[in-house]
Amino acid sequence: MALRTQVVVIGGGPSGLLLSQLLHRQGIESVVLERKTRDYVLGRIRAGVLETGTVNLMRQAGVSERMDKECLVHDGIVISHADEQFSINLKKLTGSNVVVYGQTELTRDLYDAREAENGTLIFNVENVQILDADSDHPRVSYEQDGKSYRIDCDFVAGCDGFHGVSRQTIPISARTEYEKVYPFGWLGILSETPPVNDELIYASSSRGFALCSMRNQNLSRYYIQCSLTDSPDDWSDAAFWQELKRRIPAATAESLVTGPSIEKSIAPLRSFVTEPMRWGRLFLCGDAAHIVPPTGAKGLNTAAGDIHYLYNSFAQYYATGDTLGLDQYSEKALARVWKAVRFSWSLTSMLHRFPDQTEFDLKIQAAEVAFMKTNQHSQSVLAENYVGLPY
Ligand code: RFL
Ligand code: PHB
Repeated sequence: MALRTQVVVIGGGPSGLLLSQLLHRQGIESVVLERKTRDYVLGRIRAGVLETGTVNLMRQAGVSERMDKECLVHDGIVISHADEQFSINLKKLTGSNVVVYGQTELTRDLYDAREAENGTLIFNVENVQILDADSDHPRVSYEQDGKSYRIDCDFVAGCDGFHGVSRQTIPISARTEYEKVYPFGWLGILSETPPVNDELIYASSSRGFALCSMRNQNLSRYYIQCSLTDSPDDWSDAAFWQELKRRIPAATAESLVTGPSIEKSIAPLRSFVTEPMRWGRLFLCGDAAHIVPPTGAKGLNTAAGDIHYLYNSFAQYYATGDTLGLDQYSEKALARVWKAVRFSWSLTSMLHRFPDQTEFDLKIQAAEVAFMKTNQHSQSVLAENYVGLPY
């Protein structure tokens, strides 16, 4: 059976849904193809911090009502090193801030909006193939419940994450990949306990990195740097809490409220970029094109940056026939992506323990944090990147 639409969006994660919703508001038709179910996508606990640019895109997409009501505005973050800590006042240094609103909630709002507006979302698709993307008549084929389908379209948006098919569709000779794999992961837990602090704490310690984050006043998210060979089952809740307490300042550890974990998972850390982000009529967005380590909270926000550029380019094309935005998409998106890659690499390097670190390396790391503690310029660099660079 053959369908026709203007844009086929591969992947129903935050990138794909946001693009589809923004296009809908401009009267541009799309079909979203998702490999899993809605509940599966909503079960993945991931990002928690949104830049103002991401918040504004949600507003433009007409899906900000619950977010505006429930999000927590954060005007600063805390950096700690061993027992010392200092705040970075994002608001004072940049005039801007970030908000805490979980990726799960943002994705749920987007699903609800697409469904309320009768958007075409197709779940449980298998064997998605992008055909003739380098011609004027691209097509996407897929299977569902053993039946084969085909969609003819003007463009394909590859929003299918790091393990998707979109990037792999671009011939290897037409792309260049840049990658750095870090020798550790993050073990994260979610617990129905009040957050230990009203600002996020990024903690460096001799035992490794830890992060105290949150979702709301009674839902905390904590991470500790762990070995790549660890599995979540190796870590009882008690062992997790004990290790976390050893990595954050003693006074904070004392006031930490612990409880049973309701989710526990490990994410390996990597930086990855593929260039270019366009091949013919196929455009890559979000994790399909780039990955950053979670230090600095740039993954979802960088994906939203891509969607900003691509959505505006499609809007320009469908309103006027002008392809300039589409032609410049890859270059513009990559310029912002690389700055986020640099920032998250730099914050990761400053705060984690690396297995091959020498005593000299440790002294340099400590000096970098000490410099930041008293130097406003250094704090401003962090703050400007953290709240999000302009589009
Ligand atoms: P996603 O979320 O991976 O969604 C891709 C979707 O595509 C589907 N898919 C396919 N569909 C059809 N056909 C195929 N062949 C397909 N292959 C895959 C998948 O099922 C999926 O539903 O990518 P997207 O939309 O680009 O969104 C990216 C974000 O999810 C990601 O960047 C962030 O979660 C990263 N991240 C963070 N980002 C932030 O901005 N702030 C944070 O605080 C933050 N914290 C995090 C994070 C990521 C983490 N992990 C687990 C990697 C914390 C963690 C622990
Ligand atoms: C989170 O709350 O999941 C989170 C917050 C900040 C980060 C990474 C993850 O840098």
